[in-house]
Amino acid sequence: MVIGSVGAGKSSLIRALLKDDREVAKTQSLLFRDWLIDTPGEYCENPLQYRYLIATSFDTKLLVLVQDATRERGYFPPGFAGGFPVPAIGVITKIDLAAANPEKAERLLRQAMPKGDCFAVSSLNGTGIDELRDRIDSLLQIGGTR
Ligand SMILES: Nc1nc2c(ncn2[C@@H]2O[C@H](COP(=O)(O)OP(=O)(O)OP(=O)(O)O)[C@@H](O)[C@H]2O)c(=O)[nH]1
Ligand SMILES: [Mg+2]
Repeated sequence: MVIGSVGAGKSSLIRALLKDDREVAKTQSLLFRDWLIDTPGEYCENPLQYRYLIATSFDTKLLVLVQDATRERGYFPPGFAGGFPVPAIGVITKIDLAAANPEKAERLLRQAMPKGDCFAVSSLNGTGIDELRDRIDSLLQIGGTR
């Protein structure tokens, strides 16, 4: 399940992971896409909506926390990943942009998930996407059937 703030690049990431070439539109509700679940950024920005993420996480094997490398702030509260029954990995998006600061993005992500891998990617030019897909694949195998 892929979560992160509004416009962080979750749907674009899913599109790149699935090698889908359809255009990405604003995500309005939970979307089950093949082996991935896309979520609206509002669910992560509004604590009243965390319940939807937590409820859905019981049907998942892995959380993917997305942080936009061009943002000044993080959107997950400290220790956020620890509130879920499944492990988390971090993904830093938009590293192709001049304004990207991946080191800062990783520091922000680490507040939410002290443990677990972090990957820096560009969904636009594909940097890091194959490595991320391989890593998710191996984590899902370890966690059981996909
Ligand atoms: N340059 C660049 N732009 C990106 C990248 N990923 C996403 N974007 C752009 O960022 C904007 C938001 O991307 P989305 O994938 O729709 O973001 P989202 O997290 O799904 O947003 P919500 O559905 O509103 O929660 C779009 O204009 C994308 O084209 C990236 O890796 N590089
Ligand atoms: Mg979206």
